[in-house]
Amino acid sequence: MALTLVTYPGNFRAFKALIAAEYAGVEIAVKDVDAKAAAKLSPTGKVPVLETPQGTIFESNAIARYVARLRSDADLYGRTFYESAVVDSWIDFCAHELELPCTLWVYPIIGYMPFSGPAYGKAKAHVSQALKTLDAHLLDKTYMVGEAMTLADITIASALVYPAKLAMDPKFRAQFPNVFRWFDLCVHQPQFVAVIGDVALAESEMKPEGASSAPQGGKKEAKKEKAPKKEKAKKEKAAAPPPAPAPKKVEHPLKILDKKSPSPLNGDEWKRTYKNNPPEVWKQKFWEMFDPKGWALWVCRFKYNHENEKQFMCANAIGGFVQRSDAMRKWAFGTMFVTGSEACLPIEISGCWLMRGDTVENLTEANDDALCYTWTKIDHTSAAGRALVEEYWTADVDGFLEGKLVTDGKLFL
Ligand SMILES: N[C@@H](CCC(=O)N[C@@H](CS)C(=O)NCC(=O)O)C(=O)O
Repeated sequence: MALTLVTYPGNFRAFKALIAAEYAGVEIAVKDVDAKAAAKLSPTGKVPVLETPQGTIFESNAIARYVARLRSDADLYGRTFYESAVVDSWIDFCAHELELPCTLWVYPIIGYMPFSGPAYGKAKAHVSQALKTLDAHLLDKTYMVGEAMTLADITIASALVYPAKLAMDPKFRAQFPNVFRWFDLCVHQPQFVAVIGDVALAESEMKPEGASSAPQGGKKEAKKEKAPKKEKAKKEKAAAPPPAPAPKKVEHPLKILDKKSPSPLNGDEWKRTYKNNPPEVWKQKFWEMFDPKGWALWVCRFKYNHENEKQFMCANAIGGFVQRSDAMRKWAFGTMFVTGSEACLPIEISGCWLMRGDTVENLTEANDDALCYTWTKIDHTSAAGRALVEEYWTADVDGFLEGKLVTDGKLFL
């Protein structure tokens, strides 16, 4: 039977049906579409949508259930009528208690929605509560329901993939040891790996654009953290040896450059110009403002583009790249893009940056991911060089860049 799952590249809501299909031995083709095409396919205008010979099915859980039921001998929906109901309990729990707050936590990180301190605090607390419930349930169990993998495991683990990779740091995860023991078991199954690839757990919590370096976990959480710190500081002070002389403050090399050779191009002013004007205006203004003596333009290309297999991993990589470049905020501006997808190979990462000074060393100092790219200076005096810069700074998802379909993009503003 011909089945096609229509989705966005990297959509975690598509994972559950695809993983279930791996377990059940059901073949599903994947078609990545843009928002416009998606709107026509389902009554909600949202994806994923499964195209079947009888018609389409919308809502990711309905799709996953359909796939699981296609091959009842795979037992993904439990072995008894009762077990099926318990699988349903956990699928519903996942939709309401986990998936939703997880998106509110992770979407600002990947730039799908703006960051809001109070919403972040609430979402994180809600996720913690759900994980507490799960942790208690998994205390003496290998799988969520019965003795084998079911759609309950697949659905919940799929909802946790991005949060575990991007947001849940080791300290957070340590509160829920049973959950992450079980998660580890799930994501290492070959049926999971075939769909989601390798899941590298977050070493630190990625910060959304617009959040301070320590995001506001709601007032209560901030207060709770403050009191013990003060106590600790007092104790440490009493026991501490006399302070060593303060190290001499080392000034950022670009701060020194700003003092020694000020540039007529002010980075903040350029960013405002870009943000507040349509392309035809900022393009003209940029070339009037550009100071080739104090700044340089660069195109960067990922050195390992030939190894890219999953579009969503590349999308995560450029999200992380712009986050880690934060120390260059005053002295750099740029765009990073992913072109291509699993359905439209090759998948490639490239970007175009304006940077203070004549070298990319300051960026690699701030963000060592930059070492994984080749950096080529753009000749601003040539028409081709100018056109390349303008193309990179106007490109957008679903459009084209250097003749390739853009599937993700990030702006470093
Ligand atoms: N409850 C739906 C939610 C689907 C959903 O929100 N899909 C997102 C992609 S992850 C979407 O299509 N968003 C586009 C839009 O909201 O217009 C499901 O589980 O399928």
